[in-house]
Amino acid sequence: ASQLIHRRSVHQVPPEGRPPKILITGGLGQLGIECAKLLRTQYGSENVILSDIIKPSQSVLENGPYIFADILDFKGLQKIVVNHRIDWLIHFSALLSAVGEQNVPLAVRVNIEGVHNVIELAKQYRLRIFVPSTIGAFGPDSPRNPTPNVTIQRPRTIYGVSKVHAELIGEYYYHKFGLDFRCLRFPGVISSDPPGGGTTDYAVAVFHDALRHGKYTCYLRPDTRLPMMYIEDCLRALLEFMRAPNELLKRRVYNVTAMSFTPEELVAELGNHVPNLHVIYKPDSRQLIADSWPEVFDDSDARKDWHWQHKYDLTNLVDFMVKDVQENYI
Ligand code: AKB
Repeated sequence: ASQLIHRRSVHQVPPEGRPPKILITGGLGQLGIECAKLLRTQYGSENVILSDIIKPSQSVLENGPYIFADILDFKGLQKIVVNHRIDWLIHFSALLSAVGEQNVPLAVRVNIEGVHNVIELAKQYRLRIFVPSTIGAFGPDSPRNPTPNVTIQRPRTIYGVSKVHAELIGEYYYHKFGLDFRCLRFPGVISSDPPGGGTTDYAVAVFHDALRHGKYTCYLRPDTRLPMMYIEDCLRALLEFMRAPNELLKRRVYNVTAMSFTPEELVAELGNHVPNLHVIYKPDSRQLIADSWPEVFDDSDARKDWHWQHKYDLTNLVDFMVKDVQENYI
C-alpha cells in the first residue's frame, strides 16, 4: 500500500496545468519575505501565501497574501490548507541555535511539535513539503572539514537536535507513506534582513554596524571558519530543489553551500568598502556552538544529483551586501 501511495503522491503534486499554491510558515523570519517574492515571480502573487503569528508591516501586505497561521494549531492549519487549496508547504518556523539555548521548552514546541504538525498535515493532504535543516544538525563528533552529506550527527544544541529529528521524521514519512518531503541543510545565510538568534548572525550584523558606525564587536574568534551563502543563492537552491523531478533525487536531505570564511576574512573584504573599520573580538557562548559545527560543507551530492551551483563567493557577497544594507538606511 505504501508503494501505491508513493506513486500517487509523486504524480499528483503539483497538479498538471496550474501553478502550485504555496503556504510559507514562519514567513516573517529571515527567509520568508524574500522567498515569497521569488516564488511570486514564478507562480503569481496570489498563489504564494505568507503566514506567521506576527503582525505584518504595510509593505508585506502590499506584496501579496498574508495570513495568521499558528504551526502549533493543527486544526487551524488544516483549515488553511483546505480553504486555500494548498499544494506546497514551506516550513520556516523555528527558533535558531543561540536563541533556542535560551528557551529550550519553547524550542521543543516550535521546532519539534511544529514539525510533527506540518509533516502530518502534508501527509493527510498530499502536499510537497520543504523543511530547512542546517549545518547545526552536526556536532563535535562529525567530520568538520569537509562535512559529507551522510555522516555522524550528534548535535549539542536543541536547535540541532530538532533539525536531526525533522530530517529523520521527514525521511520516515517518505519511506512509509510516500510523503514528498524535501530538506536542504543550509549554512549561515547572509541577507540584509536581520536573522535573529543564530550563531552565524555575526556575518550579517557586521555589515549593519560597519556601515552605520564603522565598528563591530564580534562574538566569535577571528579564526572561526563556518560555511555560508548569500540569500539569493539560498532561495534559488530552494526553488530549484522544489522543482526538481523526483527521479533526480537520490535522497530527501541534501547539504548545500557556497563558501566558507572566518570573521577575519570577512572583515578584510569588508574593509575594502569601509576603510577605517574597527573590529574587536569578544567570544561568548556562541563560540562553543560554532566550534562544534562544520567548517567546510560538502555539497557534492546536490551538485551531482540536481545540478546545484552557487553564484556568490566572498567578494561578490560583500559587494551585494554593502549595497543591500546601504539601501536599508537611505
Ligand atoms: C544559526 O546560526 O542558528 C542558523 C543556522 C546556521 O542554521 N543561521
